[in-house]
This record gives sequence, C-alpha cells and structure tokens, in this order.
Amino acid sequence: MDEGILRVFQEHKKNLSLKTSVIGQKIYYYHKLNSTNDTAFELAINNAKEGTVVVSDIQTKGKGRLGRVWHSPIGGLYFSFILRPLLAPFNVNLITLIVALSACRALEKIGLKPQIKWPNDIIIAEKKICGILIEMDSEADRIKFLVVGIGINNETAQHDLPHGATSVYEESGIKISNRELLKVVLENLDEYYLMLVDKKMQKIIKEAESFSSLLNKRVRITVAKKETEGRVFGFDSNGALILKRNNGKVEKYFSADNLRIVKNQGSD
Ligand code: BT5
Repeated sequence: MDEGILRVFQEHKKNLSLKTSVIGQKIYYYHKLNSTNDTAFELAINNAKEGTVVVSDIQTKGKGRLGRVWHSPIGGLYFSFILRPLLAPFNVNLITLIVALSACRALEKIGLKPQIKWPNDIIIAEKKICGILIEMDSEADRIKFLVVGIGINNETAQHDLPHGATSVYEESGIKISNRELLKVVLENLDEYYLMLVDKKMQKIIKEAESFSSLLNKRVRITVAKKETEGRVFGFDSNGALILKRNNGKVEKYFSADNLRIVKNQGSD
C-alpha cells in the first residue's frame, strides 16, 4: 500500500461522529486509487477488521460487475468496506439488499425518491445514481470475507456521467458533502447489518420490496446468455428474486447479467 498518498483519520469515529458499532471503526481515506474495492480486498487479506472502510475522492479504474467500468470522477462518493458475516455464499444477496436499503434511506433523507433496481442499482426516475459491487473470498459453504463497494454520484457533473446516469445534485439541487453522505450511509449500513445479524430477514425483505422498481413488473432477465421473461413477485428469505413465468412456473434468481422491464406489460 502506498503510504505516501494514504491519509488515515486518526480518530475515525470521532472525526465523522459516527454512531456505529461495526461499520467505520477504521476509515482509510485516499485522494486517488485504482479501485477502493481492490485496496479493501488487500486489507481484508491482511486481516483488517470487519467494518474497515476505504474511501477515495476519485478512482482511476473504478469497477462495475462483469468487467464493466464505474466512472469515478471527482464529486462522487466512492467507498468499500469489509464484512466477515457468518453466512453461506448464496446468502450474499441479503447483503446486497441491506446495502441498497442503506443507500436508499440516505437518498430519501435528502428528499429524493430512490428505487432499488435489483440486483445492484439504485435509480431515480429510471436513471442510475448508485451502483453496488460485492466481491468475496469464500469456501464452498462459508464466506471468509466480503468487500462491498458503493459508488454514489453526488456532486458529479452531468457531463462527467455516462448516458442514463444522474447525481444527487442533478436531482435535488442540494449540495451535501461526500463526508456527510458517507456518515449517513455508514450509519444506515451499521443498523441494517445488525438487523441481518439478528436474522430479521422478513423486515429486510419487506423494506427492500417497498423500494423495488421491479415489484409486479414484467421483466426480461439474462443469466449466462439465457433470457427469461416473467413477472417479479418479490424476494425470498435469501434475497433471491422471485419470478413467475407465463406458464405459471416460479423461478428464483441469485444474480442477473442483465435485467430490463418489458414495456408492454401484457397479461400473465
Ligand atoms: C455497478 O456495476 O453498478 C457497480 C458499481 C460499483 C462502484 C463502486 S465505487 C466504489 C467501489 N470501487 C469500485 O471499483 N467499484 C465500487 P454494473 O451493474 O456492472 O454497472 C456498470 C454500468 O453502470 C456501466 O457499464 C455503465 O453503463 C454504468 N455506469 C458506469 N459508471 C457510472 C456512474 N458513475 N453512474 C451511473 N452509471 C454508471
């Protein structure tokens, strides 16, 4: 790790006045990184504590899923944190849901109306404002650690964003610092993570469904080049998406390479 460009908040909790018990006990702050996920992963391999956070003002190789790029110019909030949950790898969707909920609640506090576009986007009026990337080190039946990356377009200029994207400032006209936004999201994450540790799955699922942009919508989902169409019924207790196909068959999805709402809603 390049100590030269690393600035560590000495009394992290005090500096952000965080009210958290797990998330953000230690925060590493950088001006420029390739990817906060890569740096957090390295820290996790070196036994960094659960809840450790890595933030960067800009990322030169911001990552999306499946080799895609996450545009990370100045103005956005980019951070990753380490979790060591006692969960099986197939439960990772629950983590995605609590992260999405934490971001939604923070955006809601600013007066926005965010929606979760499963699996890992937060959208406002169909434009993407936030993306989530979870990477893990696991054994067959046990997660060793997760690195959860979150990118929120905060004060990002519209011309710096890709087509179909928006930002907090663009949507609300409100200037909130990345620091303030980070504090709110970290506190939400802590609250939802404890809810998950307490196994309050139904509460989490219900809340996630209330923010879902897909509930009751007809969607086309692509997984490993296979396309399926059906109506979304919600999430199961593992956080998987429940889809009811035309023929009445119910299927569950743990991930999707691509997912879009079919505009012509048709009938079941
Ligand atoms: C994601 O992937 O949405 C996950 C993004 C995670 C970013 C965070 S930032 C902190 C941490 N460190 C990292 O390196 N990554 C994480 P995916 O669903 O694959 O979406 C990627 C697609 O979103 C791209 O192909 C673009 O179409 C679009 N996109 C790229 N940058 C964007 C931005 N800033 N805002 C909105 N959309 C964007």
